[in-house]
Amino acid sequence: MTDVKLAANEYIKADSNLLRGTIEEGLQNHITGALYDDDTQLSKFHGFYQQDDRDLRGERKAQKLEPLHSFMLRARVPGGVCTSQQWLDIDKIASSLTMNQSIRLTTRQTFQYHGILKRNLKPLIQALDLSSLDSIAACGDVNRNVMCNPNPVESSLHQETYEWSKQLSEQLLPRTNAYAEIWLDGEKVRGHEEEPMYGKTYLPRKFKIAVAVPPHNDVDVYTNCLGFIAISENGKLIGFNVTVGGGMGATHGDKSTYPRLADDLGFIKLADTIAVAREVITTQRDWGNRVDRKLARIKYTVQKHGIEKFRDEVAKRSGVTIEPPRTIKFTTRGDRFGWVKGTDNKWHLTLYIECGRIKDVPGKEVQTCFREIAKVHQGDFRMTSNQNMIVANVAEADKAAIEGIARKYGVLGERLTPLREHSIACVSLPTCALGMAEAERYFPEFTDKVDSLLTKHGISDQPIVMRMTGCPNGCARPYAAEIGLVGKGPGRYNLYLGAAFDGTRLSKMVRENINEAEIMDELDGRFERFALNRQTQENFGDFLVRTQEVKAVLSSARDFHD
Ligand code: SRM
Ligand code: SF4
Repeated sequence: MTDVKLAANEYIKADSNLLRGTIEEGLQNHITGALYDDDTQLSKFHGFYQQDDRDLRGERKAQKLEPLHSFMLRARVPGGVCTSQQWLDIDKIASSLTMNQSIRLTTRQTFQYHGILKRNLKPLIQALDLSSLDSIAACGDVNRNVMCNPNPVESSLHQETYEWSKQLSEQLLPRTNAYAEIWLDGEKVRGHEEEPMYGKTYLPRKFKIAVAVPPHNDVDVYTNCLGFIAISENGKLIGFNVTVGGGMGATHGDKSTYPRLADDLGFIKLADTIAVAREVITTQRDWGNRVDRKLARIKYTVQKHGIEKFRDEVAKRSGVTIEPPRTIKFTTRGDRFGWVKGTDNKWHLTLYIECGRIKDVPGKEVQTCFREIAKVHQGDFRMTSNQNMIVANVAEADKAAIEGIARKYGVLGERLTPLREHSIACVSLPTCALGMAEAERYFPEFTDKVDSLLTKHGISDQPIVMRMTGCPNGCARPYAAEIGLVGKGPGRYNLYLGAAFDGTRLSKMVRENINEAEIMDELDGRFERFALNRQTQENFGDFLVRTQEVKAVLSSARDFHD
């Protein structure tokens, strides 16, 4: 360690004995539902966060009780693919070991449980393990769940890119045995293991990878730390365009923080994929900011050094020749709902899940629906980065039965508007400690109101990417949405507009700290002008930039705040 005072987490990691800390001791302490403070940072590397139900905070305090501590656990599911048996297990775990009993699909193609009591953490992780699932590195300062385009249309290309996302996920895992020791009663090997790529202080901050298959940019590849864009010839994958330095998180009022879209590193051949990924990571490990965690993401490292210098370093470390990027074009960002026949003649059914929440409510029994489908489904399930679910690889003969179940439980049948199909919201209240305004619980009703405005102007057939988050951290990637709402305080949001439909341009803040009526007012006038003056096939974000209602934000820090 240097003489410079580093961020507090750096010392916690360094002293943690490769991520063990005192987690085991904390689990044995039955006086509190919480872990020891430092361990709440280390627990993230094991896939879980300590939380409490914010709706109950006041009541508990009045009763002089400690907050009702519980844990949110996020699984690692590369590319979001799981089998029917795994889904049945995931569902059973939710019912038996969590207080919420629901399952939450995330914006990074995996699932979370909320409301796990401390005593249930170990049984839960063991149950996941029995189902060949884990939560290693789902959070923490390491590479997290690797996203991969789940689109079933180009089935063979999907299979190949999915295999790469799995490999990336596996190869970039931490090597410590801490997870196996603490949760799976694995052999104690303290002091006899190494962390060859990460080192004992791991990365300065979280790290995210996505694999995209043009023309689909559903994984929002440019918002990721590291992106792989599939390049194919005659339907065969030959390599990737690599992108580096994307990220969303920002802090209200702090101009040193900003969302950023990734730069092109260049084209690489397939065989070089893992080497380049590793050396992008080691460069960030060595060059990233370990003093100020707010500035520790790779987007700031790339902004500081420039993509040319970063590229040279990765090429030098990996020995790989990085060629100029190949030409690609993205045209879609949302999921393709309903049945689609893949090139392998298998059928795939994409179902809309409101804000990714899998639970039963009257008239819409989403949890029961997927349980019943999993009982008969021979193929797999694919979680999407838009928080939806694909029932994938269905044989012609099984189609009717699966569709029948989806209809019976109210998950299929409702007409979705194009706006809703392209909308996502983060979790926020009551579980997220950082939420400043509602998101998931308010977003459905908010979307109805925006839809009514679109109908009023006769443009309800227009797909618009709209996203809401409860705070500026950007978990639903709002700065890459044509309409972005970012929580500022209870019932108040910053309004961002003007991002590109295909995810290649960021949005810009047009009003700060406004309530619903003010948001609707801002949108009303713009929808009217869009309806009257849009060009053929012009998207809403592009229209606002072309007519100079909003300044274009191509990528960098400066455009965003100017
Ligand atoms: Fe996120 C923190 C939920 C995707 C940027 N995010 C959190 C925490 C863990 C709050 C906390 O630190 O205490 C939230 C837990 C809420 C809860 O109760 O479940 C949380 N993030 C989520 C999820 C579940 C949102 C969702 O509705 O699906 C997503 C889980 C993804 C996954 O499966 O891994 C989720 N988070 C994202 C994304 C989108 C993405 O990765 O594509 C981003 C923006 C991209 C990026 O990383 O730049 C994102 N989350 C953040 C940040 C800001 C990081 C930064 O650079 O400043 C935080 C706060 C932090 O890390 O300090 C955060
Ligand atoms: Fe929580 Fe903010 Fe992320 Fe929403 S964007 S889940 S409020 S951290």
